Amino acid sequence: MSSFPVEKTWWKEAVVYQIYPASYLDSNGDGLGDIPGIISKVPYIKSLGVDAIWLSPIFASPQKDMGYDVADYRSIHAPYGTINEVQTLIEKLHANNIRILMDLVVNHTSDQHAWFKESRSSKSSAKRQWYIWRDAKYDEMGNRKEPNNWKSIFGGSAWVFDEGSDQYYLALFLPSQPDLNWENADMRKATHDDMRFWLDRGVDGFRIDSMNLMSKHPDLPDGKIVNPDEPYQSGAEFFASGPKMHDYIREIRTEVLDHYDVMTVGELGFTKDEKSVRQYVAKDRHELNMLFTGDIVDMDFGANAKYERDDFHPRKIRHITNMWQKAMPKFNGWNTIYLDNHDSGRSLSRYASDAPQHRSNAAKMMATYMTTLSGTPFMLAGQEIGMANLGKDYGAESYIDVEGKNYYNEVLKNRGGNVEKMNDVLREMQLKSRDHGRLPMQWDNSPHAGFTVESAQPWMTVNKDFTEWNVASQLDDPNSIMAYWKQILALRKAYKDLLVYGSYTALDESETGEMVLGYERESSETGQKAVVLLNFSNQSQQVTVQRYEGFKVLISNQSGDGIVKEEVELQSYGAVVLLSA
Ligand code: TEU
Repeated sequence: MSSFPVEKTWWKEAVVYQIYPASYLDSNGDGLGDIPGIISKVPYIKSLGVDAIWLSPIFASPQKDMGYDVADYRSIHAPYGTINEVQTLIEKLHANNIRILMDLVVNHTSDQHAWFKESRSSKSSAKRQWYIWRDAKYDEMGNRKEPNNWKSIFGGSAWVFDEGSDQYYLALFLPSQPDLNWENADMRKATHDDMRFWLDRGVDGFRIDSMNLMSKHPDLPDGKIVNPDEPYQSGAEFFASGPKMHDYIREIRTEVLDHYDVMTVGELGFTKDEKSVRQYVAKDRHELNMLFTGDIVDMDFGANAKYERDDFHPRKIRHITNMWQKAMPKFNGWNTIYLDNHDSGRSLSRYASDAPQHRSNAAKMMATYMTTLSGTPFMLAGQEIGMANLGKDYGAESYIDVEGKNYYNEVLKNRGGNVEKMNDVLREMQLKSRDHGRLPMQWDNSPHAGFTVESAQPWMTVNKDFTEWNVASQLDDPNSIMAYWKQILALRKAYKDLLVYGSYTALDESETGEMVLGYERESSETGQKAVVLLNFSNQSQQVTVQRYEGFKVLISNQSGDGIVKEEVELQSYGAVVLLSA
């Protein structure tokens, strides 16, 4: 139990709804979602009972990485709309008591950013030091080589040679996403100004992209050779959570954020141990409000590569959930609760089931997880209707995102270009491709799911299951996934001393069985308890609940609710929340 009294803040009580702008709603028939589309859906967003949206990048960008390659942080990607429309969106959200978080992408920019163009123009450019430039190395034969052996997160070398200025620049993602040099104080100041630009326009905080990659080891040492057969190796040990990381965040806090009432959530990659995590979010560190540690969306990633196989098992979610629920209160930190984002497959299809007979119950079970833990829930648009991955009948050609495509093509090349040998990789893409998290929103059963007009070509495949799984079909159905979300989000608010601020105690696996995740929450104000039981399997499970005799069912996705006796029978993907008197 926490030794701190939990301080109450709006961002702890908020539920955040992530919107991927390309995929929400197209208002002008070009096949791409846009800002006016989101504006028209503010009443819908409000009706769900969420308190904030996180908008993935909407800024001017060549869209090599769907806007995570920013060319100008102060203007809007024209097909999405105008800055005035963004202002209208902010105002309309605020008028409905909904806050807005923007994506702050400042580990790198696009190579089309004016800063980079100037930086690459010559070695003596005033902005040369705003990016990370190094001289080439040469082997004994005199062949030019990269400054170190780091592998890019999206494949190939992390270094790009610039013929014009005869040096390499570092790009941890795509070659067109050069990493900024945070050592440079002028660059940092310019970035702080960009942040203020949006905060002064009413933005309520930031999700900070690739947050902990901003500080690299100053010597940029070679990564350990783990795969001797490969030319490039992971350099994560030297580019993640480097020595100046905390200085940069604190500077952002004191220079910028502390002058506004805002929240921050940092994306923390490659750093997952409690001690390091603590340093970013312990209250006394004065750094970030919360983090995405990533482990919850990586549970089925392979040991060496995302698209290698390592099947989900409920023990993984038990381990990760217990770890962070127990850890955060120790240092007065705060959790994020999430299962989905735009960087992977839908959790419903990966960790539960989208099979027709299970889909509705499984989505409600996952909704129960998302709303009964200590932390700020972040749901991905579409979760409220149980959107799922593209089915197995979509082949490799349906996947368009660079991350998956690069990996697929690299493996294909190593296997002599034989597509027949690619079924294992395709299987993993069907589970984890970033495309699934970015599928167009399914509004109704009209052509293209109502995402865009019939005559348009949607930028991304619309999942053909939309005829059955869409917003319109669930709006008036009291048994729908959406109705369940609305109900449980309202309960989270009504019981916030318990469900938001209450303490967390794990139920032991010996008590629940290995397929069931169980935990208790307890209000420090009233002593009231909630017990949550989540069945992550397609078999029914019995859980003995003698010690909770007399508790009543607060919410459940199965029939036969009532007063609890000795045992709870969880149906496949069943979820039951019990409440003490
Ligand atoms: O993601 C950072 C990141 O590390 C991801 O590449 C992640 O490892 C991968 O997607 C897992 O499948 C952020 C953004 O969320 C992502 O969309 C961007 O592509 C990336 O940064 C570069 O900005």
